[in-house]
Amino acid sequence: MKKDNHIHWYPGHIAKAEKELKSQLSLVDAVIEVIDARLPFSSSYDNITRLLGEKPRLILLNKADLTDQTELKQFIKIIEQKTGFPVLQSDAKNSKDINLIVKKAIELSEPKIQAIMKKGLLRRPARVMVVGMPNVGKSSIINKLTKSSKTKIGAKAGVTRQQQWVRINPQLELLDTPGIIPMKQEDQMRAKKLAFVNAVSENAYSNENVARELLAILNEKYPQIAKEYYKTEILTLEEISKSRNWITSGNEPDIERTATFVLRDFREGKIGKFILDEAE
Ligand SMILES: Nc1nc2c(ncn2[C@@H]2O[C@H](COP(=O)(O)OP(=O)(O)O)[C@@H](O)[C@H]2O)c(=O)[nH]1
Ligand SMILES: [Mg+2]
Repeated sequence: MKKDNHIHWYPGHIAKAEKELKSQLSLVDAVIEVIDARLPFSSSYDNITRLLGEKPRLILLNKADLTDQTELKQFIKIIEQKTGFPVLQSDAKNSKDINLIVKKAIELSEPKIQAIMKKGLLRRPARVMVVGMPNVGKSSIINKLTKSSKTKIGAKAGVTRQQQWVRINPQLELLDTPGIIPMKQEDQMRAKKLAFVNAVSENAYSNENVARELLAILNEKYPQIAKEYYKTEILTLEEISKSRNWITSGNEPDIERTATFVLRDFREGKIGKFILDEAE
Protein backbone atom coordinates (compact mmCIF):
# COMPACT_ATOMS: atom_id res chain seq x y z
CA MET A 1 0.00 0.00 0.00
CA LYS A 2 1.30 3.43 -0.98
CA LYS A 3 1.52 6.09 1.66
CA ASP A 4 2.07 9.25 -0.34
CA ASN A 5 -0.81 11.32 -1.62
CA HIS A 6 -0.47 10.25 -5.23
CA ILE A 7 -2.02 7.64 -7.49
CA HIS A 8 0.70 5.61 -9.15
CA TRP A 9 0.28 4.60 -12.77
CA TYR A 10 1.89 1.58 -14.41
CA PRO A 11 2.10 2.20 -18.15
CA GLY A 12 3.78 -1.12 -18.96
CA HIS A 13 0.67 -3.25 -18.54
CA ILE A 14 -1.47 -0.65 -20.18
CA ALA A 15 0.53 -0.52 -23.40
CA LYS A 16 0.08 -4.27 -23.74
CA ALA A 17 -3.68 -4.09 -23.10
CA GLU A 18 -4.05 -1.34 -25.69
CA LYS A 19 -2.13 -3.35 -28.25
CA GLU A 20 -4.31 -6.40 -27.66
CA LEU A 21 -7.43 -4.36 -27.91
CA LYS A 22 -6.33 -2.95 -31.24
CA SER A 23 -5.64 -6.42 -32.63
CA GLN A 24 -9.11 -7.60 -31.58
CA LEU A 25 -10.76 -4.64 -33.17
CA SER A 26 -10.46 -6.12 -36.64
CA LEU A 27 -12.55 -9.11 -35.49
CA VAL A 28 -15.60 -7.12 -34.48
CA ASP A 29 -18.39 -5.18 -36.18
CA ALA A 30 -19.12 -2.82 -33.31
CA VAL A 31 -18.04 -2.00 -29.78
CA ILE A 32 -19.92 -1.60 -26.52
CA GLU A 33 -18.09 0.91 -24.34
CA VAL A 34 -18.98 0.46 -20.68
CA ILE A 35 -18.67 3.47 -18.40
CA ASP A 36 -19.29 3.73 -14.65
CA ALA A 37 -22.37 5.94 -14.44
CA ARG A 38 -21.04 7.55 -11.24
CA LEU A 39 -18.20 8.96 -13.39
CA PRO A 40 -19.81 9.56 -16.79
CA PHE A 41 -16.78 11.51 -18.08
CA SER A 42 -13.88 10.37 -15.89
CA SER A 43 -14.38 6.64 -16.45
CA SER A 44 -14.54 6.96 -20.22
CA TYR A 45 -11.27 6.15 -21.92
CA ASP A 46 -9.73 9.36 -23.33
CA ASN A 47 -8.13 7.65 -26.25
CA ILE A 48 -11.15 5.58 -27.11
CA THR A 49 -11.87 7.38 -30.36
CA ARG A 50 -8.27 7.13 -31.52
CA LEU A 51 -8.24 3.49 -30.47
CA LEU A 52 -11.54 2.47 -32.04
CA GLY A 53 -11.39 4.54 -35.19
CA GLU A 54 -14.63 4.39 -37.14
CA LYS A 55 -16.15 1.39 -35.36
CA PRO A 56 -19.82 1.86 -34.53
CA ARG A 57 -20.18 2.19 -30.76
CA LEU A 58 -22.85 1.79 -28.12
CA ILE A 59 -22.07 3.61 -24.89
CA LEU A 60 -23.44 2.02 -21.71
CA LEU A 61 -23.58 3.97 -18.48
CA ASN A 62 -23.54 1.01 -16.12
CA LYS A 63 -24.17 0.90 -12.36
CA ALA A 64 -27.01 3.30 -12.99
CA ASP A 65 -28.58 1.95 -9.79
CA LEU A 66 -25.86 3.79 -7.84
CA THR A 67 -26.60 7.20 -9.36
CA ASP A 68 -29.13 9.97 -9.16
CA GLN A 69 -31.50 9.31 -12.08
CA THR A 70 -32.29 12.96 -12.84
CA GLU A 71 -28.61 13.85 -13.06
CA LEU A 72 -27.88 10.74 -15.10
CA LYS A 73 -30.45 11.68 -17.75
CA GLN A 74 -28.60 15.00 -18.28
CA PHE A 75 -25.29 13.21 -18.75
CA ILE A 76 -26.84 10.78 -21.23
CA LYS A 77 -27.96 13.70 -23.40
CA ILE A 78 -24.58 15.43 -23.18
CA ILE A 79 -22.63 12.29 -24.11
CA GLU A 80 -24.99 11.52 -27.01
CA GLN A 81 -24.47 15.01 -28.38
CA LYS A 82 -20.72 14.99 -27.82
CA THR A 83 -20.01 11.59 -29.36
CA GLY A 84 -22.86 11.11 -31.83
CA PHE A 85 -23.24 7.52 -30.56
CA PRO A 86 -26.28 5.98 -28.85
CA VAL A 87 -26.07 6.02 -25.04
CA LEU A 88 -28.04 3.70 -22.74
CA GLN A 89 -28.03 3.28 -19.00
CA SER A 90 -27.78 -0.18 -17.49
CA ASP A 91 -27.69 -1.86 -14.16
CA ALA A 92 -26.61 -5.40 -13.35
CA LYS A 93 -29.60 -6.04 -11.14
CA ASN A 94 -32.19 -4.88 -13.63
CA SER A 95 -33.07 -7.01 -16.62
CA LYS A 96 -35.36 -4.52 -18.34
CA ASP A 97 -32.48 -3.00 -20.32
CA ILE A 98 -31.31 -6.33 -21.79
CA ASN A 99 -33.46 -6.28 -24.91
CA LEU A 100 -32.55 -2.72 -25.72
CA ILE A 101 -28.81 -3.43 -25.45
CA VAL A 102 -29.05 -6.52 -27.65
CA LYS A 103 -31.19 -4.70 -30.21
CA LYS A 104 -28.80 -1.72 -30.42
CA ALA A 105 -25.71 -3.92 -30.69
CA ILE A 106 -27.26 -5.84 -33.60
CA GLU A 107 -28.43 -2.64 -35.25
CA LEU A 108 -24.97 -1.03 -35.05
CA SER A 109 -23.37 -4.10 -36.61
CA GLU A 110 -25.81 -4.38 -39.50
CA PRO A 111 -23.87 -2.23 -42.02
CA LYS A 112 -20.83 -4.53 -41.66
CA ILE A 113 -22.98 -7.66 -42.03
CA GLN A 114 -24.62 -6.19 -45.11
CA ALA A 115 -21.19 -5.47 -46.61
CA ILE A 116 -20.18 -9.10 -46.02
CA MET A 117 -23.36 -10.37 -47.68
CA LYS A 118 -22.76 -8.10 -50.67
CA LYS A 119 -19.51 -9.99 -51.20
CA GLY A 120 -21.59 -13.14 -51.57
CA LEU A 121 -20.90 -14.55 -48.10
CA LEU A 122 -23.61 -15.91 -45.80
CA ARG A 123 -25.10 -13.81 -43.04
CA ARG A 124 -23.31 -14.38 -39.75
CA PRO A 125 -24.05 -13.20 -36.18
CA ALA A 126 -22.97 -9.69 -35.28
CA ARG A 127 -19.64 -9.69 -33.40
CA VAL A 128 -19.37 -7.05 -30.75
CA MET A 129 -16.54 -6.36 -28.31
CA VAL A 130 -17.18 -5.04 -24.80
CA VAL A 131 -14.51 -2.57 -23.65
CA GLY A 132 -14.00 -0.28 -20.70
CA MET A 133 -11.97 0.40 -17.60
CA PRO A 134 -11.51 -2.28 -14.95
CA ASN A 135 -14.51 -2.92 -12.68
CA VAL A 136 -17.06 -0.89 -14.64
CA GLY A 137 -19.16 -4.05 -15.08
CA LYS A 138 -18.20 -5.48 -18.49
CA SER A 139 -18.33 -9.12 -17.38
CA SER A 140 -21.52 -8.56 -15.38
CA ILE A 141 -23.28 -7.14 -18.41
CA ILE A 142 -22.21 -10.08 -20.55
CA ASN A 143 -23.31 -12.50 -17.83
CA LYS A 144 -26.64 -10.80 -17.62
CA LEU A 145 -27.14 -10.99 -21.37
CA THR A 146 -26.21 -14.66 -21.45
CA LYS A 147 -27.97 -15.68 -18.23
CA SER A 148 -30.42 -18.05 -19.85
CA SER A 149 -28.58 -19.10 -23.00
CA LYS A 150 -24.92 -19.24 -22.08
CA THR A 151 -23.01 -20.75 -24.98
CA LYS A 152 -19.29 -20.36 -24.81
CA ILE A 153 -17.95 -20.20 -28.32
CA GLY A 154 -14.31 -20.63 -27.40
CA ALA A 155 -11.27 -19.11 -28.99
CA LYS A 156 -11.36 -17.98 -32.59
CA ALA A 157 -8.30 -18.18 -34.81
CA GLY A 158 -5.71 -15.61 -33.84
CA VAL A 159 -7.38 -14.95 -30.52
CA THR A 160 -5.66 -15.78 -27.26
CA ARG A 161 -7.32 -18.04 -24.75
CA GLN A 162 -8.23 -15.35 -22.24
CA GLN A 163 -10.65 -13.90 -24.73
CA GLN A 164 -14.03 -15.39 -24.40
CA TRP A 165 -16.69 -15.18 -27.06
CA VAL A 166 -20.22 -15.81 -25.90
CA ARG A 167 -23.28 -16.26 -28.07
CA ILE A 168 -26.18 -14.18 -26.85
CA ASN A 169 -28.58 -15.34 -29.55
CA PRO A 170 -28.33 -16.39 -33.20
CA GLN A 171 -27.83 -12.74 -34.20
CA LEU A 172 -25.23 -11.67 -31.64
CA GLU A 173 -21.87 -12.79 -30.25
CA LEU A 174 -20.00 -10.81 -27.61
CA LEU A 175 -16.32 -10.66 -26.72
CA ASP A 176 -15.34 -9.75 -23.16
CA THR A 177 -12.00 -7.93 -22.72
CA PRO A 178 -9.77 -7.16 -19.75
CA GLY A 179 -10.12 -3.61 -18.48
CA ILE A 180 -8.00 -0.90 -20.01
CA ILE A 181 -6.91 2.24 -18.21
CA PRO A 182 -5.40 5.37 -19.77
CA MET A 183 -1.72 5.20 -20.65
CA LYS A 184 -1.05 8.42 -18.79
CA GLN A 185 -2.95 10.07 -16.02
CA GLU A 186 -1.61 13.49 -15.24
CA ASP A 187 -4.93 14.60 -13.79
CA GLN A 188 -4.62 13.42 -10.18
CA MET A 189 -8.23 14.33 -9.38
CA ARG A 190 -9.39 12.06 -12.14
CA ALA A 191 -7.04 9.32 -10.95
CA LYS A 192 -8.58 9.61 -7.49
CA LYS A 193 -12.10 9.42 -8.87
CA LEU A 194 -11.11 6.22 -10.68
CA ALA A 195 -9.77 4.90 -7.37
CA PHE A 196 -13.14 5.67 -5.69
CA VAL A 197 -14.90 3.31 -8.09
CA ASN A 198 -12.17 0.65 -7.90
CA ALA A 199 -10.95 1.09 -11.47
CA VAL A 200 -7.33 1.43 -10.27
CA SER A 201 -5.31 -1.27 -8.55
CA GLU A 202 -5.37 -0.88 -4.77
CA ASN A 203 -1.57 -1.09 -4.75
CA ALA A 204 -1.49 2.25 -6.51
CA TYR A 205 -2.77 4.40 -3.67
CA SER A 206 -3.31 4.87 0.05
CA ASN A 207 -6.87 4.19 1.24
CA GLU A 208 -6.60 7.03 3.70
CA ASN A 209 -5.76 9.66 1.10
CA VAL A 210 -8.33 8.46 -1.38
CA ALA A 211 -11.06 8.24 1.28
CA ARG A 212 -10.23 11.78 2.45
CA GLU A 213 -10.59 13.01 -1.11
CA LEU A 214 -13.91 11.19 -1.50
CA LEU A 215 -15.26 12.76 1.69
CA ALA A 216 -14.15 16.21 0.47
CA ILE A 217 -16.10 15.76 -2.76
CA LEU A 218 -19.19 14.39 -1.00
CA ASN A 219 -18.98 17.26 1.46
CA GLU A 220 -19.04 19.72 -1.40
CA LYS A 221 -21.66 18.08 -3.59
CA TYR A 222 -23.89 15.98 -1.33
CA PRO A 223 -23.12 17.10 2.25
CA GLN A 224 -26.47 16.20 3.81
CA ILE A 225 -26.69 12.67 2.44
CA ALA A 226 -23.20 11.72 3.61
CA LYS A 227 -23.51 13.37 7.02
CA GLU A 228 -26.81 11.66 7.63
CA TYR A 229 -25.41 8.30 6.68
CA TYR A 230 -22.47 8.61 9.07
CA LYS A 231 -24.38 10.56 11.72
CA THR A 232 -21.69 13.21 11.99
CA GLU A 233 -21.74 17.00 11.80
CA ILE A 234 -18.39 17.12 10.02
CA LEU A 235 -17.34 14.74 7.25
CA THR A 236 -13.85 13.66 8.22
CA LEU A 237 -12.33 10.24 8.82
CA GLU A 238 -11.71 11.28 12.43
CA GLU A 239 -15.36 12.17 13.06
CA ILE A 240 -16.68 9.10 11.28
CA SER A 241 -14.39 6.80 13.26
CA LYS A 242 -15.72 8.34 16.49
CA SER A 243 -19.31 8.09 15.35
CA ARG A 244 -18.82 4.43 14.42
CA ASN A 245 -16.64 3.74 17.44
CA TRP A 246 -13.75 2.53 15.31
CA ILE A 247 -11.00 3.23 17.84
CA THR A 248 -7.54 1.67 18.10
CA SER A 249 -6.28 -0.07 21.24
CA GLY A 250 -4.38 3.14 21.96
CA ASN A 251 -7.74 4.95 22.07
CA GLU A 252 -7.09 6.85 18.84
CA PRO A 253 -9.43 7.01 15.83
CA ASP A 254 -8.74 3.96 13.65
CA ILE A 255 -8.17 5.90 10.45
CA GLU A 256 -7.10 3.00 8.25
CA ARG A 257 -10.17 0.95 9.17
CA THR A 258 -12.47 3.93 8.75
CA ALA A 259 -10.97 4.76 5.33
CA THR A 260 -11.47 1.18 4.17
CA PHE A 261 -15.11 1.23 5.30
CA VAL A 262 -15.84 4.63 3.74
CA LEU A 263 -14.53 3.43 0.38
CA ARG A 264 -16.48 0.19 0.68
CA ASP A 265 -19.69 1.98 1.66
CA PHE A 266 -19.35 4.29 -1.32
CA ARG A 267 -18.58 1.46 -3.76
CA GLU A 268 -21.60 -0.52 -2.58
CA GLY A 269 -23.88 2.50 -2.84
CA LYS A 270 -24.63 2.47 0.89
CA ILE A 271 -23.96 6.16 1.50
CA GLY A 272 -26.29 7.26 -1.28
CA LYS A 273 -26.73 7.69 -5.03
CA PHE A 274 -24.09 9.96 -6.50
CA ILE A 275 -22.52 11.27 -9.70
CA LEU A 276 -19.07 12.70 -9.05
CA ASP A 277 -18.39 14.40 -12.40
CA GLU A 278 -19.77 17.82 -13.26
CA ALA A 279 -22.09 18.19 -16.24
CA GLU A 280 -20.48 21.49 -17.41
N1 LIG B 1 -24.48 -1.93 -8.12
C1 LIG B 1 -24.02 -2.44 -9.26
N2 LIG B 1 -22.89 -3.20 -9.24
C2 LIG B 1 -22.44 -3.70 -10.41
C3 LIG B 1 -23.09 -3.44 -11.64
N3 LIG B 1 -22.39 -4.06 -12.63
C4 LIG B 1 -21.35 -4.66 -12.04
N4 LIG B 1 -21.37 -4.46 -10.70
C5 LIG B 1 -20.37 -4.94 -9.73
O1 LIG B 1 -19.12 -4.33 -10.05
C6 LIG B 1 -18.03 -5.24 -9.83
C7 LIG B 1 -17.20 -5.37 -11.10
O2 LIG B 1 -17.98 -6.02 -12.10
P1 LIG B 1 -17.32 -6.79 -13.33
O3 LIG B 1 -18.43 -7.21 -14.22
O4 LIG B 1 -16.39 -7.83 -12.86
O5 LIG B 1 -16.48 -5.60 -14.01
P2 LIG B 1 -15.41 -5.70 -15.20
O6 LIG B 1 -14.07 -5.63 -14.55
O7 LIG B 1 -15.66 -4.48 -16.02
O8 LIG B 1 -15.66 -6.95 -15.96
C8 LIG B 1 -18.67 -6.53 -9.36
O9 LIG B 1 -18.61 -6.55 -7.95
C9 LIG B 1 -20.11 -6.43 -9.84
O10 LIG B 1 -20.99 -7.15 -9.02
C10 LIG B 1 -24.28 -2.61 -11.62
O11 LIG B 1 -24.91 -2.31 -12.64
N5 LIG B 1 -24.67 -2.15 -10.40
MG1 LIG C 1 -14.27 -8.48 -16.41
